[in-house]
Amino acid sequence: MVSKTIYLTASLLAILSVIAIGASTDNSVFAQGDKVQASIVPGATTLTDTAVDPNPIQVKVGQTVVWTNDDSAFHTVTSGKIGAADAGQLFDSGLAGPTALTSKGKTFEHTFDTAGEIDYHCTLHPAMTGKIIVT
Ligand SMILES: [Cu+2]
Repeated sequence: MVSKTIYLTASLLAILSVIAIGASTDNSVFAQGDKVQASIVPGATTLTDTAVDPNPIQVKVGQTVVWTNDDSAFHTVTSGKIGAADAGQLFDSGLAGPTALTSKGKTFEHTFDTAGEIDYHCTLHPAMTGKIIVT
């Protein structure tokens, strides 16, 4: 009878520890998955401040914006105003390489660590502009 009680107690503790580990894992995944989605909309080539939905993009410090190219054309997501000295310094999906938004379905992401308002644009279609508001 005593050994049965010990066995049951040990089993219960084992089950509880599995539940506790599972819960803590879920929490960390939730924190890391703190992403805000934005879409480069179909037909963006001919659009201006509606080329990316939403605009502006509102995030909290530490959050990541994921831009998805939902258009058929090649676009960039490039920080700063067109032609500014600091254009592309904070982030730039670029014209080549793994982050380039060359075709439909490609994504680019950037994590914002400082509060502020950041302008960005598309280097291939300079009329396409947007803003990120980080609070
Ligand atoms: Cu573009």
